[in-house]
Amino acid sequence: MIRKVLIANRGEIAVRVARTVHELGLSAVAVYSEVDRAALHVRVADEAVLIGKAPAKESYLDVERIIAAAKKSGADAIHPGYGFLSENPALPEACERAGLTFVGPPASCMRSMGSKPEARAKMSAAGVPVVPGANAASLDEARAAAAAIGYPVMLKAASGGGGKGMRLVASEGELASAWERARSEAKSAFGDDTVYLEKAIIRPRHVEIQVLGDRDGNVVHLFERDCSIQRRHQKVVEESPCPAAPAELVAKMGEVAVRGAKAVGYFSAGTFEFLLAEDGQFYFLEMNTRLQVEHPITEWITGVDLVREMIRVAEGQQLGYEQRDVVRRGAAIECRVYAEDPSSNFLPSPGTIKSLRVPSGPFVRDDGGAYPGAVISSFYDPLVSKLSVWAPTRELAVARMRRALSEYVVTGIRTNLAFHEKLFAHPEFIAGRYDTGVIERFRDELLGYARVPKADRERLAIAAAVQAARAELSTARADSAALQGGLSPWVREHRARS
Ligand code: MV4
Repeated sequence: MIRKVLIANRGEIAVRVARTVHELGLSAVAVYSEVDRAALHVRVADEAVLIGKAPAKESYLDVERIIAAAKKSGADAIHPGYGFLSENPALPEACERAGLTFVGPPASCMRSMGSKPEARAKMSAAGVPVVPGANAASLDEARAAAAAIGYPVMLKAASGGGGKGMRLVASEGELASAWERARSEAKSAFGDDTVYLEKAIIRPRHVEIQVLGDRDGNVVHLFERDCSIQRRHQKVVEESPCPAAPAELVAKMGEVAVRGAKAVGYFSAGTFEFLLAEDGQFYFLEMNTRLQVEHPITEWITGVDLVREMIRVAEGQQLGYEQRDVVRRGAAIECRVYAEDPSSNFLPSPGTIKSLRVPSGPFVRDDGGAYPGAVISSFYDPLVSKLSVWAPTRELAVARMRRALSEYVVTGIRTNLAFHEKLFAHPEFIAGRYDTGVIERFRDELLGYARVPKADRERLAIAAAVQAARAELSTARADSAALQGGLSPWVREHRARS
């Protein structure tokens, strides 16, 4: 039995894991770097261990320090969250040596899914459709393979992922230089210059299937998430159901994912990423052997607490339900709120949060790791929170997200909230007609922001001050009217504005 869980992570995901740990009646141990002393994940834990300096390599990415913190605190299990060590087989292996329970999949699965050609081969053998492709050891081999596959082709790093080292090649004339560039990029990013080829899928959607397995080989899927709204390979909005996938297609993808998971002896939570082509064909891309950032939307539509299931499975408990017991209901959407500056091409905008009021109300969830006064550090991911909503239909979920976004107040840092508001007002998004290229295609509409020309700034500031004074005066008048038995000050205030 697990009694104490060390959470080898920080920020919102560490807070989220701690919540379930507490619901299970267990205690939560936080780890923190020197700049995270005052972080929310430290405050919500039952105890916390300092593990090193701010750079992740000297703290959150250091297996030995994590294991030492677990021993020091008497934890008997480690949950890795996402990012950092979550997909590094060295952590489950070190846990095993130290007699700790790792709350995640087997190291062997992490290892085989970490190599893309190996993952493709394993999945293909299990009957999972993969993008037609080929390995190539030289430019000549690549040329022959590309001719056989047919252009356009995609060059990808074998040890890569997340789009790094990836190159689209439209024709044979572009191959030689793309080949050299892909190899050198792969070498510097992953220390491995192995590159392979895939047929390029044009205007794909990114649709992924959540799976959950136990140590006895029971595996179910928890439906799909559409994560096509991305920018520079960073997901920004995720939703379920996928607006472009009929139920039969999802059932087929789910079946395939379960088959793939069983073929590699997978247990715990995991995700199969697929490209969904315009013709309805789908292809395996990669498997994520961790809890994903966007897991809340799956929790919304299924009612399953994924962290709870991960902990139960790690303890050796069986899932206790079958595929037909997993039912989906309604629609869920998540917006990632990042500390980014829209006026500098969405570069991270770290700093101290001055005021923070996150949305709530019916069917609204905010997974955050910040509070007023908290610092968004430049050392880590600039995610402020994940705002997610549920509603019976997609249309109502979109309306609910717009309402929730309108409640969000954060000052002191810049964020991408205005981007979300524009996206949720965009006709193509509202219609569910989008693919992985949508942000680039509508960049002027979605990424632009209101600029005030220097010459107008003073006049605008005066106008704003005058308006603020008027609003204050009208509230004061409404207050005195209310005392005399008139309209409520709130109603008066609204009437004064219209
Ligand atoms: C592709 C593709 C088209 N064809 N592979 C980008 C991230 C990496 N995980 C895989 N990616 C892609 N692989 C083939 N054969 C297009 C992309 C792609 C993409 C995929 C998912 C989400 C957003 C994307 C944005 C650009 C390109």
